Amino acid sequence: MTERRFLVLNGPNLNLLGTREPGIYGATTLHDIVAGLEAQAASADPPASIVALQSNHEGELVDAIQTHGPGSKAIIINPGALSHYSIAIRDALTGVGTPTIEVHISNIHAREEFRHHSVISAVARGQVVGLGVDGYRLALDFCLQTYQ
Ligand code: CA2
Repeated sequence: MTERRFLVLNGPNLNLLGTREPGIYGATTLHDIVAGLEAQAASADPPASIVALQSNHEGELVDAIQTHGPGSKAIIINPGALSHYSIAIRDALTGVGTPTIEVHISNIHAREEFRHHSVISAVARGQVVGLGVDGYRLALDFCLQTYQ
């Protein structure tokens, strides 16, 4: 039986979660977010697994999409600031064709104008925006229900 795998990607500076700017991004570390997603996936029916990667480098995220995207049922990605301008990440996502959920911890529409537009949104299946780090759990819940 093929394993049910989901790829969870986080872009630049999200390694700082839980250490700075808790008023915007919360107090939970990325390590704890990923641990929670792994437990959520393992207890699903049927069980699933997570491949998680954070990178501050656009090319590493493109490589991860190309390497792990085709074998994953879906991709959950918070591209960080790259959301607003990375055509390379957008092209990688369309290139592999794996359904993608875009997550933003903060409400990008209520912040600076330059955060209002995401070049990823148009190629994503959907977005979870502004619900804090719960957005990752909600995105995975959708994926576990939708991509058997
Ligand atoms: O709200 C989000 O999830 C963002 O993707 C976060 C990005 C930002 O550039 C996007 O516009 C919206 C920034 C991530 C920075 O993460 C930090 C976490 C803790 C402390 C400092 C930065």
